[in-house]
Amino acid sequence: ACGAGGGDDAAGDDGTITMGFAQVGAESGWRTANTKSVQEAAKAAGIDLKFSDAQQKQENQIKAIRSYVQQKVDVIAFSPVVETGWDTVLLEAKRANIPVILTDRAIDSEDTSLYETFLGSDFVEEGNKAAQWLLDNTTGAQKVVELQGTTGAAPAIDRKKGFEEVIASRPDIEIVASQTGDFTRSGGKQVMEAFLRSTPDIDVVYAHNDDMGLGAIEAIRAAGKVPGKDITIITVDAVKAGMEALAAGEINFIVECNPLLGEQLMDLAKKVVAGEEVPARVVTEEGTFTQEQAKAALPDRQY
Ligand code: GYE
Repeated sequence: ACGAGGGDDAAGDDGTITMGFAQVGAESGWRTANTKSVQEAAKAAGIDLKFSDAQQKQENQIKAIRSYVQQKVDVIAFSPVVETGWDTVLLEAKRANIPVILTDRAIDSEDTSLYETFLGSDFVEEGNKAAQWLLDNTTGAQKVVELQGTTGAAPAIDRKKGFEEVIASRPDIEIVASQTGDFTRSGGKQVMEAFLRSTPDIDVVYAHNDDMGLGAIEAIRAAGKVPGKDITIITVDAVKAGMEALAAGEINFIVECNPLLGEQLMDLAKKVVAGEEVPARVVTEEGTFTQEQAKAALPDRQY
């Protein structure tokens, strides 16, 4: 075999491509939709998919990638749970001539030869959009509490950064508390309960995903306040349950993050295995939703 793809063992004897996919977990509605998209797209593309769920633990993902290397799959795709600590295992894949595609989340490594391409959203941009809506729709001082995604994960780091960049132009908007809720509904609920006890007069919740925002809604209601009215809620993702809460007036604004990456991933995989050039970065197109736009979009929503 030669290099990443293109060798005579680059696909099975019958031409079938085998992909090892190391998923983050099943922490959110976004993740469930993403997994379904990957599995369905593999089937439609005739790609033999080996799938693993790391339960949000990097060590499990590393184990899965190692086992794909041992099994000599044709291509490895994965969504790195955190940004750092991948060089060793990706070097093992490289030495075995197995190309790697990053999907959904990026890694932080100097060595860009460790992967062929990165397919996913611009999370800084998502943070920018969340903050821009707050700037455009509020006047006067705003106390914001932030529910961060998984510590060390690209979407948590970048959604925080993007939000902070834009609110910097409004000194009366202040993040008064910020903690991780690990992208889960129960995490969002617990952290919000603590915020409600420790922080008086919260004006705004900025949650890095819908699930944590939905957990926060439960905590706000239990504290006798009205979500979406007494406290403004901004989230990211736009999964079904989030869009329903938005249409019902409990969330105020959602920045979309598209989980339906399966088809593009399979196309990239075929090209990479065939030794064709692929762009180093493929960015997902996405929008935003107000309450009115959520009502209009919901009937046709796939996930
Ligand atoms: O926003 C969140 C999920 O990596 C973009 O992970 C993904 C994020 C998504 O758990 O809901």
